[in-house]
Amino acid sequence: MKQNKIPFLVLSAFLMLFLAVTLSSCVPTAPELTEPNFTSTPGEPPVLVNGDFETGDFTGWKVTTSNRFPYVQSDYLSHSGAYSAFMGDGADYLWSGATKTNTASIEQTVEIPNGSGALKPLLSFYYLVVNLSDTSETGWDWMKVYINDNEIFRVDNHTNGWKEFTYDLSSYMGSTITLKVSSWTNDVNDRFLYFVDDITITWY
Ligand SMILES: [Ca+2]
Ligand SMILES: [Ca+2]
Repeated sequence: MKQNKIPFLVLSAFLMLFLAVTLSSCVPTAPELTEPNFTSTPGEPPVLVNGDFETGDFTGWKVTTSNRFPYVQSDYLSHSGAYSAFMGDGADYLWSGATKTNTASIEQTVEIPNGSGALKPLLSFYYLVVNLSDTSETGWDWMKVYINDNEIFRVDNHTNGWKEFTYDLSSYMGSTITLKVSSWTNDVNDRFLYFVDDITITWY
């Protein structure tokens, strides 16, 4: 009896090994970790598309139109290149029945990566307001800039040439923001021409 026991044990051992291998191959593997939606690399500059409008159009921007505004133009002044965004003239609005559509805007969604070291993201843009009215009254129309619907900039007076505006975006690092430039008017008087150009986000 003892002589037959050894082959039986060897056979049992092989059978156990076979079962173990077979069962382990049936065990479901853990699902692969999905990539996070946030794909920017820390330290890489945020990507804002066509902030200088040199495509000659609003490529990269979502546009809300009121009457003939906004449009990319090369007839008037530009801060860089041939084109800037003409956001409104403070006088041209659309009247449709009882509804006035008097806001024109462009907006773009931008990922703001985490900074590398002490680097912080800085929004910068240039704006120009030309007063064509025969009055110095201001405040009847305006151009504003928003981040996630929070107003960070407003101008309603002539600027005597292009001016730069900068804004620290540190509090938005590691998130996605919606940047919006908007112009508004409520009447056909007091013409103020509103332009914006060279919208950038860089490290500083
Ligand atoms: Ca330009
Ligand atoms: Ca006006």
